[in-house]
Amino acid sequence: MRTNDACTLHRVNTITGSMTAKGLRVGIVCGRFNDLITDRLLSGAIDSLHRHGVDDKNITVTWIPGAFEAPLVARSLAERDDIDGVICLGAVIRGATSHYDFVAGQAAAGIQRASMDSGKPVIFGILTTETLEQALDRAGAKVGNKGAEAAVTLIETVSVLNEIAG
Ligand code: INI
Repeated sequence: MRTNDACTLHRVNTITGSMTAKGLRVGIVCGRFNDLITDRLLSGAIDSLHRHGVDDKNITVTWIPGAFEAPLVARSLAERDDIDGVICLGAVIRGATSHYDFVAGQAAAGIQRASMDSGKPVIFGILTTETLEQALDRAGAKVGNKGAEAAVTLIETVSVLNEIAG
């Protein structure tokens, strides 16, 4: 559990959440576009969920065409009573056109909105990179696996919200 010197010194109330995820019910939305990358993000996310105690039976993976479709599908999943939070996985890699900016921008804004509208965490695990190499680096190579990071982010956020709700 992380705290800091100021919290300890002043004995303020702190909410830090926990990283135990037994019983957590997770929806994953994964884009098929650039599936060389998204397959790896998905493996990282599922592995990370397992390591934190999430059962396979509580993980629902939904494949979608691309990152642009993520917000609506994530929101539908998040609104289900048997889902505690959603992870969106995708890879938007800059090409020769301006398509990148529209897809990446709308995916980010829409995912935030899906979270606010549903009242549940919807995690932005969508890579937005200039090159394929940068995406690979973040999908299990030099810079870790952003799918695994997204899973940990979901676990912590659900826990913090549960603690706030009491
Ligand atoms: N979708 C992605 O997930 N990544 C991309 O890099 C990408 N590019 O570059 O075009 C992409 N486009 C498809 C988009 O997400 C939608 O599926 C499509 O526009 C239909 O709505």
